[in-house]
Amino acid sequence: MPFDSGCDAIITIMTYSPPTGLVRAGRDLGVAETLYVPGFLSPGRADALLDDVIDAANWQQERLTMFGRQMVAPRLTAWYGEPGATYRYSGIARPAGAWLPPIRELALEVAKAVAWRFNYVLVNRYRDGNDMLGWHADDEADLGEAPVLAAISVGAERVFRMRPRRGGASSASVLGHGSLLVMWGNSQRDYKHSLPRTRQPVGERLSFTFRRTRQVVEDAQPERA
Ligand SMILES: O=C(O)CCC(=O)C(=O)O
Repeated sequence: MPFDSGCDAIITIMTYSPPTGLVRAGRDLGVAETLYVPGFLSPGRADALLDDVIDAANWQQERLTMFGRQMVAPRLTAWYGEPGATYRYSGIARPAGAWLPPIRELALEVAKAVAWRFNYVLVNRYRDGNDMLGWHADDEADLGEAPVLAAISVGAERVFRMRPRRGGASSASVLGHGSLLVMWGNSQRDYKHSLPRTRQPVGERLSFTFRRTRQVVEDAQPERA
């Protein structure tokens, strides 16, 4: 079934700003062009999403090359999206798997709330406090300039850090169960972010980072009769 967020008109506008109602429901993370909305999903909905996606997703533990060294990623990942949508990072192209029903439903809801159209989601699974994501920016060419990213968190609360690329102190914010984080504008150009390890005894956490990738493989379109 085609994905239709009803937001076609909005993606033709080059600059993004979140809808006023969403802004009123949240706050920034101390960084321009970020918006954190706690309790975007009800606790029951967030619980169900955590359980359903842990069971159903095609989890991978990737081997990445970082600074010339091979390493096993300290987290599990899965990726879904529109037919033919592909996203490349750390030198590997990841063609989207077909949406899982609960993730597609979430994608539609997030697109409507954020007023942006997404075609791809990267799902990170942090099994415990040892799993983490290092400093990076979502600034790959596939995402275009000034990408709009919307991330849903479910499960254990974890600290999310942002630090200016030009140098200076990092900020720390707790991302709660069922929360939404939107980043847009120059937030990827000017900042890096990370999800550090913690020594606290924490349970599982998933993040769903919705994106719009420009890379769509033409021959993946359905054939016409
Ligand atoms: O797990 C998180 O909240 C961070 C996810 C993230 O930074 C990413 O997917 O690029």
